[in-house]
Amino acid sequence: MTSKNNISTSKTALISGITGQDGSYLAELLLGKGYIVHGIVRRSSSFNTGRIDHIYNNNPELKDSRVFLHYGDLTDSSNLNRLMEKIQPDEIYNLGAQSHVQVSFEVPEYTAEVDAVGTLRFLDAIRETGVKSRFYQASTSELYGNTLVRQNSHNASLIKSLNEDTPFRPSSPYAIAKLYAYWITINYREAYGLYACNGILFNHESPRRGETFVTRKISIAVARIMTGKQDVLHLGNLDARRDWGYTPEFVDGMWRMMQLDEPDDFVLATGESHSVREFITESFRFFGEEIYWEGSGIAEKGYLQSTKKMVIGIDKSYFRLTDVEFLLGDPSKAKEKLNWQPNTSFKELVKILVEADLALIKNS
Ligand code: NAP
Ligand code: G4F
Repeated sequence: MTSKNNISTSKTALISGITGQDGSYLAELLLGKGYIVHGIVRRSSSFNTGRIDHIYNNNPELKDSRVFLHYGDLTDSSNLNRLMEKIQPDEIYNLGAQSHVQVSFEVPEYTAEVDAVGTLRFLDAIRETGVKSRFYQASTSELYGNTLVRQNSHNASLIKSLNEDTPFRPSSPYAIAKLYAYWITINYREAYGLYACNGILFNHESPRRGETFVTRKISIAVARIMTGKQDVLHLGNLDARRDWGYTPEFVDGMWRMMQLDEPDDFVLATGESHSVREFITESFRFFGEEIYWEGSGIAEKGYLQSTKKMVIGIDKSYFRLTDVEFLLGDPSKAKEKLNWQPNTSFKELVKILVEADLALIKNS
């Protein structure tokens, strides 16, 4: 079998989290490279395959049936073992997670079950079944917590970006569960010789991003406000800064990590950091509008320059008990060893999201 990129492969991949943002783009990428793709899907009372409906068909009668879905859950180890024996994947991408940081404060035990112990269950299924699978763990820049803020609190000129050697100091139930997953992945690599790697990915966004994450929440709301379908958008911490990249480029980095001679851990980031406030400003600029701000703290409000209409308000329920204030990644190692480089600028990323949401609104 030959892929679009002329890489000859008949590899099989298993993706947990295939119905999520990253899983859907990764499945497309792997199909393009000639892989057979299996995905784990949670049973749900309503359809949850919207992001992959265009590539999925479980009908063996159809010729191009290279995506197969299986019911499963990271909280169920017997199911993972059965899937391992049945599928015998060459590569496993463990993207399944309770991935919302704020929600993890509401469901901390469940988050640990899925994000921490779920990773152990998967690794142990590889060990127990003896299947020769490579393993990718979806680690996160949330592991660093506020390391950068603390390092630089005395001198702003010392601001550095975060890399594979920077110490972690996670500050949410989500990040702490992911810290366990990070280390258990390394432990299984060292103890059992598994090809297991961590991708420490900084925030990455797309039109398929969940609607409760801040970028998508803003792009949808700004498109609605500018088409007269919504009045005001309420948010929390406007000054949090993130290193936001474009998801299709990041899933390519995941794949590259799985093709090395030796497993290793890599940061994927753009090397640029922007605030939530800048994301709002840039989203309105897509429509040629400027925002100005008045007030402070929870009384702060954002107004449209052209009409003086209030469009942004603050709602204290969106503030986190402990937030990560500042993330900025250094992708040098990925550039050198994976030949990976993101190409989408912040401005382009905002445009991609707002344009897609505007089209959705117009077609709805
Ligand atoms: P997402 O859109 O929230 O997708 C999460 C996926 O995990 C969904 O398919 C979800 O299924 C599945 N899932 C949730 N609980 C599960 C369980 N108990 N068993 C099996 N599957 C379960 O997240 P994403 O943005 O694609 O992120 C993918 C991974 O990368 C996650 O592990 C996330 O923590 C990590 N990560 C993301 C970013 C980022 O910026 N996006 C950065 C660093 C790391 P349903 O569709 O049924 O809910
Ligand atoms: O979009 P967010 O919810 O993403 P967050 O917390 O950075 O987590 C995402 O990226 C991580 C990688 O660093 C992943 F591991 C994780 O799975 C997830 O994909 O929030 C970004 C920032 C935060 O500081 C938050 O306090 O935006 C701030 N924010 C301000 N108002 C808000 C809101 N976040 C959300 N979700 N909703 C608001 O109204």
